[in-house]
Amino acid sequence: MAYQILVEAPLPEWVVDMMGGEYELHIFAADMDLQDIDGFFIYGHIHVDGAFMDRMPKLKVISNFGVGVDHIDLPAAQQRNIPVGNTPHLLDGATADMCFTLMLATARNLIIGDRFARSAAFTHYDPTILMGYEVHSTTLGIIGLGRIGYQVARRARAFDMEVLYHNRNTNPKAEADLGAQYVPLDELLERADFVSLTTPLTDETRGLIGRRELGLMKQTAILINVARGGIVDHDALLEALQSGQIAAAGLDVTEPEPLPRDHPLLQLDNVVIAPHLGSCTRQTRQAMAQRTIDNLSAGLEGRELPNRIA
Ligand code: 8YV
Repeated sequence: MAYQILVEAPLPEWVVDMMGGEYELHIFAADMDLQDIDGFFIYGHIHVDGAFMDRMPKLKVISNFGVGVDHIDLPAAQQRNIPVGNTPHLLDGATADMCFTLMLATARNLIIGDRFARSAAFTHYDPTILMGYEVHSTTLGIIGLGRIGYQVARRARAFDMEVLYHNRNTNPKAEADLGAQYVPLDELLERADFVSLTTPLTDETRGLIGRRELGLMKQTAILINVARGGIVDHDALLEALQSGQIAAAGLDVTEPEPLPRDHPLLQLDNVVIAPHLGSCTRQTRQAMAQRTIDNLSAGLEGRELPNRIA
């Protein structure tokens, strides 16, 4: 009998094709019977706790399409001997590219410039409209210098940027290869022209960037978040952007996601916002889908997962 796989939402046809017709897919509904589920393919960020796992007594593996697993209770999975797979490494370059996309778009007024260039208001060329901030030759502060942060730092070198970082542990490789300098968090916030977040969301990092931290940043500084919305206190961010405490924000992620349609952050011109596109390129999505399927099939067959996070 084919393995019974739970998916939280319909998968795109190309992902289903990659599975090779080996699995019977069940799309999650709150009241469905999950007794016969063998594997869970997590496609978005559905919250999975121990009680959810207990509804699936035959569950052999949880395979997450993505690297961040803050939506999965890992200790609960460990207690139940359910391996959890994710997709590290594959998306580092794409996510770092998105970090730079947001840096450039916010600093150089790309989105309001685009809107203006299409509008009836653009009647003559004016050399001093929408003057932006330099990106090259400025200081970048990376909070969370892991795999993605390293790729951000590499790109920053090509932009002649000074790279500061703050992390739980120092990153000697980034220091040696890229000249990144470890500094305390407050010093990073005070010195950086761009503060970029590439840290996982954990109990330690939830709300890490709040009123006090935004208050330490320069009034010309720009905050970029390609990590998780929960790292930033959105009320404090709104205040900082409205009062001019910081210059702008580039957000690929928010909490909640999406923000309510009437959220005031969506009204601000000094915010560039994307619908969580960090790793969303054709090549990276393809690689992520393959790794998620490989983790799934390994777990189902009792083999070691190619990428096991718990
Ligand atoms: C994905 C991500 O878009 O990997 C992650 O942690 O947030 C993104 O790469 C997401 O996981 C897919 O739902």
